[in-house]
Amino acid sequence: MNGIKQFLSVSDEVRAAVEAGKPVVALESTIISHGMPYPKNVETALNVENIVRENGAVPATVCILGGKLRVGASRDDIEYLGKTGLNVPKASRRDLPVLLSKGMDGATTVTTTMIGAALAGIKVFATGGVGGVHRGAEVTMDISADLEELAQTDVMVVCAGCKSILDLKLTLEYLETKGVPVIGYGTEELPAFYTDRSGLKVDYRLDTPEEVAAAFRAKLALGLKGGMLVTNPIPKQYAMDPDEINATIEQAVKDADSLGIRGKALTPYLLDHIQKMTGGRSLESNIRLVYNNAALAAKIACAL
Ligand code: PSU
Ligand code: MN
Repeated sequence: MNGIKQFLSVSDEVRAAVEAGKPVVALESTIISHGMPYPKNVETALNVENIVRENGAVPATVCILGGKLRVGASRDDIEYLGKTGLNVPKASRRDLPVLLSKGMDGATTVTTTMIGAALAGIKVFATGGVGGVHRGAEVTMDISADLEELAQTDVMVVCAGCKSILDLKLTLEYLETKGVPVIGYGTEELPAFYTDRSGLKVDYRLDTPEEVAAAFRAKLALGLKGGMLVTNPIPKQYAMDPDEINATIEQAVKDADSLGIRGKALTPYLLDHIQKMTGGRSLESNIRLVYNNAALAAKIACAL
């Protein structure tokens, strides 16, 4: 039977960097196709790649194109993913077999970006926010596959914490059960994406890229499978007012519920709805925190 080559395509630049032991940072594509409007999404994705480079690492945007998991998307690929937007299927773990065998495209979530990164030998991945345990999950059982992936795939994910579209407390409990370390970068408090405050504590505060790299090396050395979640607070000047954003999120969650939006459609609906309700201000915060995470991830990749 055919091996993985049939379904995996790593760009020459990324392959050469991994082989030479150079720092590489993986980047996701759901944030491009489903997380932001065109053309801001393309502009942001290209800026993120530049920020990774400026901080000494090689960017590797992951996506699915023509039935291949692509690690190291080109400018044209990114333009295509951004322009096609919601018409690119959101691809989580369970979507891979059919999308790949049918030669389709897909926007990779945190889950599938981790899978692509691991297959290509990349250890560090930067994004905005990760999926988690949704509010009301005790009834809906809506728990993002991102948490299971963090439990089993050896890739560090640098994010700005979780949006409070999720139940942050339950998300932390789930990560604890699954043995995933949750690190606060320069903070004891779990950042909540648009704000640097959630009122919840992270497991450990680490203050330098070297400390984060050392913790991840220890995990790898012990053969403890799974990733590590590095939560990096949004810079203060770009943070939103917690009362305002939390009220908006409450309303968005209610609207989703009354419209019966469920499953893989829920997260993209909430993100889009919040952006519209805040008149694009949340989009600006979102972009800034992604830049901040890309820079940190590149520094950690260099330290590794
Ligand atoms: N949360 C965000 N922004 C995002 C996502 C989540 O603040 O763009 C995307 C990521 O790709 C994440 C996915 O992996 O949504 C989670 O989707 P779900 O909740 O359906 O598992
Ligand atoms: Mn879900």
